[in-house]
Amino acid sequence: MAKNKQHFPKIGPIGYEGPASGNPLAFRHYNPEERIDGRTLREHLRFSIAYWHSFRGVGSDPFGPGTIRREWERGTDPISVAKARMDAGFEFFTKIGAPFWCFHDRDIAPEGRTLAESNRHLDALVAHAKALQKATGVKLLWGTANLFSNPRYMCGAATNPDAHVFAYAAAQVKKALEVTLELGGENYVFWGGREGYETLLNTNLKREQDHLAAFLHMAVAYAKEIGFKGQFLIEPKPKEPTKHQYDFDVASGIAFLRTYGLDRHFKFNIETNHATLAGHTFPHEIEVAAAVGMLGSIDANAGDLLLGWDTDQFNTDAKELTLAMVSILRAGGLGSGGLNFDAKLRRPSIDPADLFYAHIGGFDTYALAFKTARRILADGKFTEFVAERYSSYDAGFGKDIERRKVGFKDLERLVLKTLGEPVPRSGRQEKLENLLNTYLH
Ligand code: XLS
Ligand code: NI
Ligand code: NI
Repeated sequence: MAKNKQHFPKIGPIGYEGPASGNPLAFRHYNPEERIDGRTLREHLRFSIAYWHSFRGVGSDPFGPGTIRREWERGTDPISVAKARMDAGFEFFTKIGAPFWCFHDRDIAPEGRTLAESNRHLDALVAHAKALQKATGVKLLWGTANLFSNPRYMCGAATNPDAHVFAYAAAQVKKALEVTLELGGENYVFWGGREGYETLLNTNLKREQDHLAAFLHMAVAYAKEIGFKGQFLIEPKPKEPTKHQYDFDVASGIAFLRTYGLDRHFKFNIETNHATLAGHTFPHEIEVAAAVGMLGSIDANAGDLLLGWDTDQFNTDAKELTLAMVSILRAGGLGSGGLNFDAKLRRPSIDPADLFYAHIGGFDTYALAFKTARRILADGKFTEFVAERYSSYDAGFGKDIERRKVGFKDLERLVLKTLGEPVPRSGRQEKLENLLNTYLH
């Protein structure tokens, strides 16, 4: 790293000052060194910065170009600019104290005129990243390939009707896997923004899904061949940019992976805003993945209640995140995954300082949620209530149902002879909501 040149000269490393601090450039809840159960908070939460939003996002929207201008973007040679941008990125990761980062191949290096040229660009920037990782200790949470921006992918990558595009995408992912391995990436993500369709009038849905499965099988085989041991993750999203995406939500992802014999090779990267776009809550998606042992990682962000697209905001909703953390902790944590801030600044948030405020809020809210969730689980009141609610399955005929030892005829006999009419019991939702509030306020 160019040690003499600072890209964020006005802002130093962000420190922990405690809940009473009024300093907007300090953490109030996230103390990375705090030890809980033998591990530091840094190790528990595994925060990661999304390179595409924080270092490629310019605040553009469908109605206007970018608003955010960074001084390191000024040069004319794209490779030098990409290197300076990456220096700025690692300075930021270090100052905010993020142990991880994530990127798409095309985020870090400009696409060339040919695949060979793109690969050369990528090699140059991967070497740069490797040196920066070594110098700073920041690690790669996951790598991925951008199979959605280039016009060649307008009708999909692995689900493109043209086998030529499939082949190109395969070549691109092959390289992305190699560079993820080279940088020690702990996971590799597949997000299929263009894998879906706009109209069934021109689409063979079955063939497209078969092709997507073939593609993922090739990825599994190639990872094995090169010795990439990271976890493969599917990131579901129901729509945007494509009208109907095949990896709609976690449940449809599980069905897809099981149908094609891929389930033991994949887990899920769950994004808050994708969950809500699918008509689910964030904890719902976590629970569905956890129920089958496929909770992998989190893309931490938030949507907007009033907008129907992926607004990718920084999440400062302590209640939503507390419930999510309860589900994550109950599932045994994220393993090799982490909390990746797949979130972007609002269009008018144009200052470098805004990048810090945004991540400070995100880190702090997650840290607070983590601690509150641990208190909730330690008290065990919700766990107790739920256990009691299902206790009729712990013994007798309930247990026989769970063990599949009884059938319709046995149960009919039971109801007719002994059980009679069930006695209704309150679900106590309002009481439990009040109980939750006692932890939050
Ligand atoms: C877009 C996705 C994308 C993935 C990585 O909505 O969230 O950013 O995380 O390709
Ligand atoms: Ni994402
Ligand atoms: Ni997203």
